[in-house]
Amino acid sequence: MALASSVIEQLAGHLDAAELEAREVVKITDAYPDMDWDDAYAIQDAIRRRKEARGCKIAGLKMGLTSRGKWDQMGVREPVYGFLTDQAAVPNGGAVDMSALIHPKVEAEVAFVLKAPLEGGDCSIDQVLEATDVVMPALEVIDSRYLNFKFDIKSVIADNTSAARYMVGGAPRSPKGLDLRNLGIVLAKNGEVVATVAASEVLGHPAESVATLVRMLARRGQGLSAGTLVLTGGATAAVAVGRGDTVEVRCQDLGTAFLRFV
Ligand code: OOG
Ligand code: MG
Repeated sequence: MALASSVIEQLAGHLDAAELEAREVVKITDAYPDMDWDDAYAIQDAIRRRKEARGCKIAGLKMGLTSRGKWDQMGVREPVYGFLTDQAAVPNGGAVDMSALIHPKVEAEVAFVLKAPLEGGDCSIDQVLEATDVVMPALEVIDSRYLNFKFDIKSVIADNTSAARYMVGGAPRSPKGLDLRNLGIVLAKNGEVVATVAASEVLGHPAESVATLVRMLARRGQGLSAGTLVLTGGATAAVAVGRGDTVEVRCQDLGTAFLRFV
């Protein structure tokens, strides 16, 4: 850790306020270029504690920057993780209030729900599939608190990996008997197809994203408990949205789900 705990708390308060007030701020590494990965996750943890103190419940975890589409779009090529809260959840077909957001973009993702705990620095795809209850389509609304949606890896980790809203829906089912690697995913905006990919875009297999999360958590002495929801990361580049837009994810074998922006 390079930062004092008072600075960690101050930066968490700064980013938390930017989110609450829907206002952009300069990325924090501009003022603290020497902060390290541990500092970045410590700031994210401090934001998590602030939200919990306001009554938010942790509803799951998210992986980010797990596909070529995202890497090319953001210029950051390393998977990161963040947390999801109950208050950020939107039901399938639900409305997202644009006035609470800065410059939102939407990602098509595959979500996992676990039926058994997962931990350990050698977690594999097979272990993830064995521990998975259901998989389903998801849309994540990301909304970086940073100016012009530009950041580096440490700044984005501290900013809870741009998490803003999310929706899981479609027709959840067990991964048993599904060819998850080759699963087709279509992202559509206002009825027009924006991107079509296979789920293998996500680290070669979306379960590898969950396995990577488990291995990253193991380095911090943590794991995933049964029942945890995990978003595996945008399978394509994210699409910018504005008031009046509708975004839909269509997932082979797993149904469709959409969000409206008002
Ligand atoms: C960081 C969060 C990325 C994903 O699914 O890749 C993310 C960002 O691009 O703002 O959630
Ligand atoms: Mg995402």
